[in-house]
Amino acid sequence: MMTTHEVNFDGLIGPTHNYAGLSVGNVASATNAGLVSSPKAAALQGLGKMKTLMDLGLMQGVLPPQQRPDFAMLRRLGFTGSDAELLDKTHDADPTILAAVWSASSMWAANAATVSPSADTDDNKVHLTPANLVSNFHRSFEHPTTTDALRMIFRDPRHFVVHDPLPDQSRFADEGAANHVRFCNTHGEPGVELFVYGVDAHEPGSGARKFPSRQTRAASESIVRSHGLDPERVVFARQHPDAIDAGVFHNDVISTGNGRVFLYHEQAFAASRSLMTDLAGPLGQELICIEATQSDFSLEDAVTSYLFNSQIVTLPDSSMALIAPLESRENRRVGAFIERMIADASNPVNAVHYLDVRESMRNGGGPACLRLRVVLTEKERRAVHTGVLLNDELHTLLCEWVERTYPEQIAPDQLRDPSLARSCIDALDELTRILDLPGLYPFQR
Ligand code: SUG
Repeated sequence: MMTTHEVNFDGLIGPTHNYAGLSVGNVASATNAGLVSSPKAAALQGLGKMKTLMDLGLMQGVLPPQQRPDFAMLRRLGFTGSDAELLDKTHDADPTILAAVWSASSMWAANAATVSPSADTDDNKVHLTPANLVSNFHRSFEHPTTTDALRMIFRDPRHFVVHDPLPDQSRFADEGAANHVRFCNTHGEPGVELFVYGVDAHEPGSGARKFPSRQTRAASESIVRSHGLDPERVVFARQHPDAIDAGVFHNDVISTGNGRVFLYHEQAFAASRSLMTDLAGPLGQELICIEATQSDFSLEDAVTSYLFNSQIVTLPDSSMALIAPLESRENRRVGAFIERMIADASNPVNAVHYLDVRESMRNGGGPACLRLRVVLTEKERRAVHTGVLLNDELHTLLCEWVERTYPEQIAPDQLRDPSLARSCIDALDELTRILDLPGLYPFQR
């Protein structure tokens, strides 16, 4: 059992990282629209986070960014001409389309796919379903490259199944692992998979009020079927609509879990109490609940501090640590809650590491958004494409590549600059050699 580990695959922050205010219902994205971004600093923060986890003794992988700007999407939308003309014409027609094709949003790898470990599936393979991300235009064309990348990384059919994404339609709107939590005694034993949704077509009162809800129950039900999960070990829960309206656009902004530990805010779910019983039943062991109440801190504090977007990780000595964004310490009430949690011997989380991922945070992406968790047995891990598994050498190569090829800054008016576009795409060409993923990008074929 001890040979099964969680490997976190972080989205490498791409060279076009910018602040365009593209995500309705994501408070940070809306608030910071129009700011000047620092792609180089952003990518180095992301790589620093990966290195921190690796140095804690955890296995860490890297997912490549996408080809941006996506000129092919502009042509598909009817724009014509040279690269420079495409950028100008799109800007004049609708600057929000231009911003969308530049977005580095694939960095938030928690939205790349939903993953079920082999201990949970009926064919004992690891199942991955890339998310269609239909709720936002700028994210809706990530899935073709995500699917290609996952099929190159998890290539061995004896161990892995990478499904097609669900149909590109709002009924099956799927945002991937950001709304999925797996509980277990140890990673290698069958777990209980929790699927959290905002909308259920059959449930009155669910769905959009002030802000859109992105995950549908129908999408998660399809994934449960195609991953071959045991229905007795699957639980569905609806997000509290007040949480969505406070800016909780994904469940991983208001709850997280690891092993038997469940950290959540009392306003995360529509029916919290019954959920805890539903989870504990199939787990067969006590669920260790760490509940933040309104009197600890509000939904607004949860959204600005991103405490629940921390990663709870199991360290090699079996203790647990919280990998939290700096912003959660800076909020007095949330910081005090973390201190109490770490000091409390009734839960196994006994250390906290605060990380600086501010560039990503300003777009609403904390530590947990940046990573896709994949639980792998020793055998499965040996079947993963080794080019994307982080070690000191790869970390150094990637930092050097970022330093040399990334822009220092991107201001909104630079999205019309064809030479910036060219240099970003050239950087990706080189990346496929570093990660040994030849031909990943459409421009390379
Ligand atoms: O989908 N932000 C992302 C943040 C995703 C965070 N992921 C998780 N919680 N798992 C989103 O809203 C903003 C891009 C911009 O506005 O430029 C953005 O796409």
